Amino acid sequence: MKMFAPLFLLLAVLSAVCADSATASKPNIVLVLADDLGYGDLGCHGNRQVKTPHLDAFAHEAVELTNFHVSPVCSPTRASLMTGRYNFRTGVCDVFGKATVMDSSEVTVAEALKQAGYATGIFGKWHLGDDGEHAPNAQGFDESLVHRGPAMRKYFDPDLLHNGTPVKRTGYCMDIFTDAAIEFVKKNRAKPFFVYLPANLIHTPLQVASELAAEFDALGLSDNTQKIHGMIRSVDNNFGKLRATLKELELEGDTLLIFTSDNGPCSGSKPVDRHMAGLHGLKGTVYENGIRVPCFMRWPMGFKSPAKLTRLAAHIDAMPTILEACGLPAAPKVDGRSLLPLLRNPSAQWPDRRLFFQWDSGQQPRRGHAFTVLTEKWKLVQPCGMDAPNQQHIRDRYAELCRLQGRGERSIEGALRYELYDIAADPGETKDLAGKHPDIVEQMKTEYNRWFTEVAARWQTEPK
Ligand SMILES: [Ca+2]
Repeated sequence: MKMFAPLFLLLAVLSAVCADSATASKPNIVLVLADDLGYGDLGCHGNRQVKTPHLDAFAHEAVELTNFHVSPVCSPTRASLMTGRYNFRTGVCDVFGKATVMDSSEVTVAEALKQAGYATGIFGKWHLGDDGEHAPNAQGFDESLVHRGPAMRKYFDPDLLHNGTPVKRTGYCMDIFTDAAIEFVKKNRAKPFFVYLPANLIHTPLQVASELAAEFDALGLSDNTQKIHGMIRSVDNNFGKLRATLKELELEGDTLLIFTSDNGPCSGSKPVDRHMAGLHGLKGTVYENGIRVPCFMRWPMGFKSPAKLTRLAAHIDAMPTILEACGLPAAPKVDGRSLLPLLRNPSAQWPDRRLFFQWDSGQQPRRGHAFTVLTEKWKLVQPCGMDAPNQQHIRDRYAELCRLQGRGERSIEGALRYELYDIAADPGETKDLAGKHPDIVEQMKTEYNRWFTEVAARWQTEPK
């Protein structure tokens, strides 16, 4: 038996070397981000009206993150996805104008990957500054095909920017962006690549090929919802096409493929006859349907799937997760955590955390307005802002939300107090427990104030 010892030793060494090289491997990263796609917009989340076979199949093969949160609107989520940081730190606090322009000094995940030898491409909606040092090509992307600003007017034959140069492309936006991503994958198949495909669907305007919307003719839906379903169909078809390419090129095994959305469903789909999966709120609110979104991750060579990951996670975790998967050092000053230990073992030790989300529509954030503090068990909500009754647009938005969600005519004054939910037991946010647990409310308010002071430090003139 002794004579085999050196062989065993050699095998042990070889296996250690293989493990090391696996750790140091550079998986491809493909991050697909839908726009305004709600948690309930997928067949796998109980929606019986939509047709999402490709996403449903992926959900069933991937690790599903069932407790994944983002900001209530587009640019803030995108800033956090790209940097691992709370959006206020990056200069981004809204969806229009200067408030969407991310500091050029921010280190994006694309910059980190490019520096590590990755080919990097973005195809779709950047929404973090269109020009100069803020444009995607200056923020780590070798290749970019994007539209300007918050939204396109024309989804067919759109005007786009290709590496900063205005171009006109023929066809439907979702097909154009996906085809460009596929072309990029094919061109860079021999080296590690990062594809960021932030679709502009299913954001308004509701423009989609009539044959896609016609698939839902028999359901008796409103015209808008029917179009939304057609747009979801396009997202699903194109996701399927992209995934098929990865399979055909035998790249899927060593690709970390992520699908998620930037915020919940938009109230533009009036009347809202959409499946909400039992969640309350809409895009623009910090209720769950505004900020809890679908999220699936799969990397066959990196972690086992299918599985459910139920721990609290968020957009700020994407960059730390990606960097760890690529064997790269964590970026400094991030707010998120790598989810890789949980992806490898969903029951791994994972200390509870506090997450914060806020959006109150304006060119600078205001303390105490429209925010939430979230833990695994408790959720503190301040839905509007303490001076909301003086602002007509906030009154209107809140009234609309109550009406759309069938919660009656709650007065705006009723929203001035803080709400507290046992979110683990009551994900639909039906029972406000603030009156029962004033100590928890106070503690979470204190934590929020500490957070706001830190992340919004650049807006020092903010009213107290
Ligand atoms: Ca959005």
